[in-house]
Amino acid sequence: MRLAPESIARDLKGTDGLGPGGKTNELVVALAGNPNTGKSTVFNALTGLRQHTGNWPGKTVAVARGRYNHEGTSFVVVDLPGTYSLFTNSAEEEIARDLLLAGAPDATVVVADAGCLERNLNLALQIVEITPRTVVCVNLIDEARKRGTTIDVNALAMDLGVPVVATAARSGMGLKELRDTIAAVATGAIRPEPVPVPYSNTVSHASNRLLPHILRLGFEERGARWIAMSLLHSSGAARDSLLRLMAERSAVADGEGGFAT
Ligand SMILES: Nc1nc2c(ncn2[C@@H]2O[C@H](COP(=O)(O)OP(=O)(O)OP(=O)(O)O)[C@@H](O)[C@H]2O)c(=O)[nH]1
Ligand SMILES: [Mg+2]
Repeated sequence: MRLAPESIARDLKGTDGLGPGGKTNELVVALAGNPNTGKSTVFNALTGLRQHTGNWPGKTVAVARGRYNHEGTSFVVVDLPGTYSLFTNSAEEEIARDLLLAGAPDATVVVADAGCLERNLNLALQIVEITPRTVVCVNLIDEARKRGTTIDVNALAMDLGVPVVATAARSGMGLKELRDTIAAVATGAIRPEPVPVPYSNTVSHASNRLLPHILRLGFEERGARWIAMSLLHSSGAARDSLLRLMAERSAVADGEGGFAT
C-alpha cells in the first residue's frame, strides 16, 4: 500500500509531527540532488530546527520535512534522499520521481556540487523535463573556488532556462538569494521556461503515440512526456517501476479512492 500521488502534497502539509499548522495555503518545496551535495545543509539553513524526520509512506526511506516563513509566506520543505537519476528503481529514486510526477512541489531545488557540475546536471536535466518550477542551487561554491573553478551562473541559467543560484550552504552564503528565488518560482512571480531536450523525430513520434494514454491517467503534460520518453528507453526493473506507478494512477483515475495498492 502506498500513497496515491494526489495525497502526497496533502500529506506533506499535514499535521503529522510538523507542529501546529498543516495549512493548505503553504507552498511545497522539494530539495533534490545527487548524494553528498549539501541538500541537508541547505534544508537545515532554510528550516532551522523546525523539522521532522519520518519514513516516506510505504517505504523504509527516511525523509525530513520542515517549515519556514519567508516574507509572510509559509513554506514546507522536503529533503529528498540523494539520487543520481530518476530512471532506475531504487526506493530513493522512486520517491523523488513520484513526488515530481505528482506535481506536488510548488518549487523544486536541485542542489548540485559546484565541483562536479557535469555529473550533477544529469539529474537537473531530468527534473526540468518534468517540472519547470525548478531552481538549480550550485552549492559547495567555496570548495570549487578554492580549487580555482569559477562557475558562470548566468550562462548556466540561460542554457537550462531555469534560475541558478550559487551557494556555500555551510556558511550561509547565497541563502538569502536562494530563499528569494524559491519564493519567486513557487508563487509564479518567475515562470521558468526550461530549454527543451531535443529528441530525434522517430523518438518524438513514438512518444507522441504513447502520450494520450499517459495523460488519461491524470499526469501533468510535462510529466506525461517524461514518462513516455522513459518508457521508450528503459527496460527491466526500471520499466516495471514506471509501469507500477502508471497502474497505481490508473486505479486512482478509475475512482478507487485516495490509496492504491
Ligand atoms: N565547504 C562546504 N561544505 C558543505 C557545504 N554544504 C554542505 N557541506 C558539507 O558537505 C557534507 C555533506 O552535506 P549534506 O548536507 O549532508 O549533504 P546531502 O546532500 O544531504 O548528503 P546525502 O543526504 O547523504 O545525500 C557535510 O559535511 C556538510 O557540512 C558548502 O557549501 N561548503
Ligand atoms: Mg542529506
